[in-house]
Amino acid sequence: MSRPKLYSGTRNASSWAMRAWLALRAAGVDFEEEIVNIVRPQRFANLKAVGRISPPAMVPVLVVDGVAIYDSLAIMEYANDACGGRLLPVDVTQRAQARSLAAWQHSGLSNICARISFESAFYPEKRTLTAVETSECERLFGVLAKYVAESSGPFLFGTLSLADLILVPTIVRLVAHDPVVPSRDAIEAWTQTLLAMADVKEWMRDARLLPPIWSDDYLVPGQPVDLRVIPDPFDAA
Ligand SMILES: N[C@@H](CCC(=O)N[C@@H](CS)C(=O)NCC(=O)O)C(=O)O
Repeated sequence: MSRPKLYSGTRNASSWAMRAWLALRAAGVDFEEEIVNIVRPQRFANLKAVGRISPPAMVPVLVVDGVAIYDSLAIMEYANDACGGRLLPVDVTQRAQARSLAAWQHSGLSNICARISFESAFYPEKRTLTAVETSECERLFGVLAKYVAESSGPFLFGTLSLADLILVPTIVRLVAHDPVVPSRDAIEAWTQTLLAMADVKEWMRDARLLPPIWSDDYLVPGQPVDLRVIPDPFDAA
């Protein structure tokens, strides 16, 4: 059996690849990696090439014994299977809850802060969140706070699960904008635990070395541009 190969994406752009990569690392899967450059204009030719091994022509893709697993959540589930299921809670109801959270994230997280892309987490200056973004952020943090309180931490369901891992890029991009919301304190210990994970730090270290990728969607039409430098939790890492 050859080592599985992960086709991942540019470190400061591919939040979906990050999720799959984190789950494979957490599961202890020994895999090789090819980082596909998904920055324009190379993106188009590179993803076309990915299309030769994967129907959606997107990253991430994990090739195991010649078979392509071509979706981040499917790769995360594969990682969980590969380590005997320890990346989901043992309890059936909790497992379903963890899967609900993972599915919510995977299906777009109700567009919470849609303009706050993963790329934006690496901008040297960030804009202030809008009132709607702030309230959407609180809605998410409030949900997460409940899980943390019920499990007593350190992770959403006690031990590390796919639910924590799939949320890492979202937490990175939101926290990078320093949201001032009531539930932030309640998830602070969980947030710091996530950000202190060696694999998260490794991905983020590489991502921060790359030139930021500007998205025109970042600025909100009609809202004055107010950019500010926010202390980066990875500065000290
Ligand atoms: N549902 C897919 C989404 C993957 C995805 O959108 N990947 C981006 C890079 S992070 C991509 O390859 N996009 C190419 C495109 O949109 O054509 C998954 O979870 O793996």
